[in-house]
Amino acid sequence: MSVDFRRGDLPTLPDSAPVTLIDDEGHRAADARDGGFDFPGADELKSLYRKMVVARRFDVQVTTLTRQGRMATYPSALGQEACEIGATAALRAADWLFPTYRDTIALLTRGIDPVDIFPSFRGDWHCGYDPSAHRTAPQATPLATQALHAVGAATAAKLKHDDVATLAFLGDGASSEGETHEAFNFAAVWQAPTVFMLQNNQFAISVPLAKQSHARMLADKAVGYGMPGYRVDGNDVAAVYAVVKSALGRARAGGGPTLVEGLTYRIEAHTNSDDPSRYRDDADVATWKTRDPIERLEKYLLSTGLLGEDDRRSIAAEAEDLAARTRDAVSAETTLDPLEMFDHVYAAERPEMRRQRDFLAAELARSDEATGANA
Ligand SMILES: Cc1ncc(C[n+]2csc(CCOP(=O)(O)OP(=O)(O)O)c2C)c(N)n1
Repeated sequence: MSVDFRRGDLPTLPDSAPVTLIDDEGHRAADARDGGFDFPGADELKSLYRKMVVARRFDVQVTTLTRQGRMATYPSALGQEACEIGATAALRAADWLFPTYRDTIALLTRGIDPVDIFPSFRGDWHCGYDPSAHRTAPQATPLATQALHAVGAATAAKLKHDDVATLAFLGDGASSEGETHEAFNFAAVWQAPTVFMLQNNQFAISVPLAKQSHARMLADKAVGYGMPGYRVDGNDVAAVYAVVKSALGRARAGGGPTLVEGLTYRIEAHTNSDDPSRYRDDADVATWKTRDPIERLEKYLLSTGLLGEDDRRSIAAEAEDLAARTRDAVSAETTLDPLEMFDHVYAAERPEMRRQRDFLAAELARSDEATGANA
């Protein structure tokens, strides 16, 4: 089914019980919690499982590389694979994705090579892939700016009658930023074909949700803007995929934006430079580990005979291959030209920027002369 919301109707408060299609034990949820959404087919579930296993291996590999000092910083998405991959896999190739720094595994799901993902984490380039080729914006670090970009792109697509929807990822902390409210409001007023995937991983660095929002739940915020909101079990990839796919379909059909809150948990630290033991309880982390999104789907696939030993072997091989390529890519030395940072800033060069570039070029030449470089 598609989300049942017609223009002119007033959306009502979402159900506080998260939409769940496969429960913690790996059983198909057979009660009202499924919200009537389409249960994904066997091939879709197997593909989601494969993507999550490969992405987890990649995520663990990159965290290891930061510990070895071979990568400066990495915000892990361990434990959030269902939100990241379920929502991204629901996009069509022509749609646009607007990710944040946390959403590296969403980029993998979009088919972007890790070699092209790392330049931004190494500080080499703001974005190492071609956004137009992958219909994926650069990962935003300023919180919530990507939500506005997603609404702008969606509105442009609508005005041009393009069959395109956009998906913006947000965190619970980002939901307190002014940009989020401007994005929600504009999207609803203009009925922009946008889906906001709000990953409620319970912390904004060290700030818990209770200090961030006094709302009953973040999905409720949709109603104030006049758009439907859904709370989804963010560790159930089947539910995230089904709800986001339905919302994207409705957006493309002219039904306007949707807010989806995925209830999940950040298992790793905020980034490798943070110590989460200072602000959260180990017992909570242990509890959330028992709700692991990959194990849950694996139990379901094994119990229904959809996953065999051959599948597991080929998935493990793919994961190891990606981990090896990631190690090679991060270990490769790159030679950078500092003057390249002035490229692609403006379409036409501006006098002030030319002055700055000339200044830096002169400085570099002076320092080369002093050190004997290029002699
Ligand atoms: C406008 C802005 N203010 C502050 C920061 C610093 N900052 C970086 S990450 C972060 C927490 C974000 O938390 P959340 O939105 O929940 O996303 P998560 O990191 O949990 O995925 C903050 C405050 C920033 N990047 N941008």
